[in-house]
Amino acid sequence: MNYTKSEKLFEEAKKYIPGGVNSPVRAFNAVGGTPLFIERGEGCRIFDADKNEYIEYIGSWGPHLFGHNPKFILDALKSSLENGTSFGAPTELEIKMAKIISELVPSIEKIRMVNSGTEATMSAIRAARGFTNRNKFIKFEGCYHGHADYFLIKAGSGALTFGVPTSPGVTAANAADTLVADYNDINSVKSLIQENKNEIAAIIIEPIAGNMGVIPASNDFLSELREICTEEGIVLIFDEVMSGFRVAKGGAQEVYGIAPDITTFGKIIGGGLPVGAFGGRKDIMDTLAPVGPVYQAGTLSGNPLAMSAGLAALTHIKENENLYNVLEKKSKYLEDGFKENMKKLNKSYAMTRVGSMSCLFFTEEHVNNFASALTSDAKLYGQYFHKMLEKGIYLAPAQFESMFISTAHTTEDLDKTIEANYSSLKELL
Ligand code: HOZ
Repeated sequence: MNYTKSEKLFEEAKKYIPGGVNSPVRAFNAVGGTPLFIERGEGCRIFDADKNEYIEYIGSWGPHLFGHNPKFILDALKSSLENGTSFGAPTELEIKMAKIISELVPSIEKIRMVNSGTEATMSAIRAARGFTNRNKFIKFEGCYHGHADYFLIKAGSGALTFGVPTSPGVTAANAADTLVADYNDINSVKSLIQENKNEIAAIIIEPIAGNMGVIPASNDFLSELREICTEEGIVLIFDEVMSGFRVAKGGAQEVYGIAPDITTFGKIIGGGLPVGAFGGRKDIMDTLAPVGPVYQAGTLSGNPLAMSAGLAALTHIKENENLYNVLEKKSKYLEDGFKENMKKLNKSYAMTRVGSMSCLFFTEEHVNNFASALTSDAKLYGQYFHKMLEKGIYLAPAQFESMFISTAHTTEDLDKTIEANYSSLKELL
């Protein structure tokens, strides 16, 4: 393939933007080569500046559950645009958005809109701290909750990919109240609680981790977490920025049948526009200003364009009962294809999947936490990424991310991907 224009654009971008990108994983550092500059998307395909076409499995890192540019989202955006782009004052759209989210996710009694997943998790922790009058919180090694200082401690996603899970720039004081437990290991949580009795405000977790590759929490682990939080007066926060409306209409909490106290959202709820939200128990949410003393605000929060696109996405989800069965079928088809390929090649790399989120790890170990995720051969993933790219398949340019399937992927697209997977692995092994 010819990447001349992307290469030129990248050189130009590096002059003005750190690393040439506005989010590190996009720079392809983890896989080598030049990032592709994307011109447009259509269904499950993207087209780069050199007019190369790819079947893609990033979906803007999660939002595009229906592929790029579904008509119902474009129509909603167009008609909203006619009315104005931002008012910094309440609109009826925000009520509709809050209502539909609480209808689809029953644990949400009240919700507040923000502009990104990072803002959502940041605000959720502040609310939990204000509510409990405690300072510390527990996160899990390899989970990623955006880039607020106190979350960048043993974090996943780009932080992990770039070897800075604990980032410089995060002061010791900032990190002091962050306690880190092992994913899927309830004893590590119990010890931290024991050592910090009555000091822990919240436990925040991705119930389906999507930022150290895809790793689902075990049912028992999450149930015990729920019990412990209730007993100890700790606010349980599910970070469903990725899994919300992705793995089921009610997110991971519907899949597991476990209700957190607070949930954070992002990605799909914006229909491709920048949005985040956090919500849950009324008594906790009502600690927020102007009802309570916990301050949280934003000029563009509840932005009408973002609300219109998000509302269109969520309405589509609500009205299409069969949507998640379709996604499950497509995703299983791809998983079965990849597994069959590995069988033929005498390999048993770990492949994890929950609904339309999946990950192929280049390790034969069972992957269920951060340490086992790290046994994956990330260098081999980089080579695999390029083999797939040459064949017109665009995957996440880093091992520790998720593969996202949309309703726009057809059986033909999936078959092409399975074939590319077979020949790429064969060439590499
Ligand atoms: N590491 C982010 C997803 N988990 C990437 C976000 C982006 O580059 O847009």
